[in-house]
Amino acid sequence: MDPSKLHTHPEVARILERRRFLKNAAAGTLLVALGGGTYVVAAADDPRAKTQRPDGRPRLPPGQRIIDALKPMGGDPGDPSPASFKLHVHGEVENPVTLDFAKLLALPQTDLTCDVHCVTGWSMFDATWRGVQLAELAKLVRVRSTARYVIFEAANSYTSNVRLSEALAPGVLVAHQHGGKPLSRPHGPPARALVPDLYFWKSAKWLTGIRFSARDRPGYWETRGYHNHADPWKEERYG
Ligand SMILES: Nc1nc2c(c(=O)[nH]1)N[C@H]1C(S)=C(S)[C@@H](COP(=O)(O)O)O[C@H]1N2
Ligand SMILES: [Mo]
Repeated sequence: MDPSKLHTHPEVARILERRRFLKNAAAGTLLVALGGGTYVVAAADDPRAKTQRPDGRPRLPPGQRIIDALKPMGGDPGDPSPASFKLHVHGEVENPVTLDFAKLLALPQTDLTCDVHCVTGWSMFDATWRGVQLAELAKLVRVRSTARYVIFEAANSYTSNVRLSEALAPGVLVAHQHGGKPLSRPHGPPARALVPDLYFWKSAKWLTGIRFSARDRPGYWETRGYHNHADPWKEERYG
């Protein structure tokens, strides 16, 4: 056989393929197919998985693996158009407001980088977002002292519930950009909730309302067997 054609021989091609696979694995990455897409998954010994957050928790919560991009997780989409966007901020507040997209953009904007953790087992590190802090909206509507929970309301009646104390954390946003660009179709445009330190189902896409509530109102997944609180470090996956 002509040696220059050797790499096309099926047996040799298999060996070369295997060698490339091992090289990638040794470099710390692995390609896997997950529901239609191919994602770079960090190896179990990825050094980033071994670091700690400033609050002392391990950067990678238990039972999670790192992937390199948000995986679109579906859901019943809403209207992605900024022109028809309306966000109702209401409930236990002195001054309920309805914000259109221009009004949302006129509020102080926050850029942040955070890790995102999906209950199905993937985590994306260093996701970048731009949006308005929930604390900023709480200030605007003057939340009453009776409020204890925030209920995120989204298209087609999807909701999620978050304790008020956790929803006021500086990382909680109404986000309209991810990765320096407007949210793309699968990720809930024109604006979604972002609650970085709870499993990602709390981060309602196609957001239509924020309700400050005196009582807890378990949402879409919380009434379908998932945990009411959803702390990834306590593996609060199922209720
Ligand atoms: N409106 C709405 N928001 C939603 C959902 C949904 O079905 N509808 N799914 C949730 C779940 S289960 C996850 S894991 C994340 C996924 O977000 P992503 O598709 O941007 O990765 O969105 C959450 N927000
Ligand atoms: Mo999810």
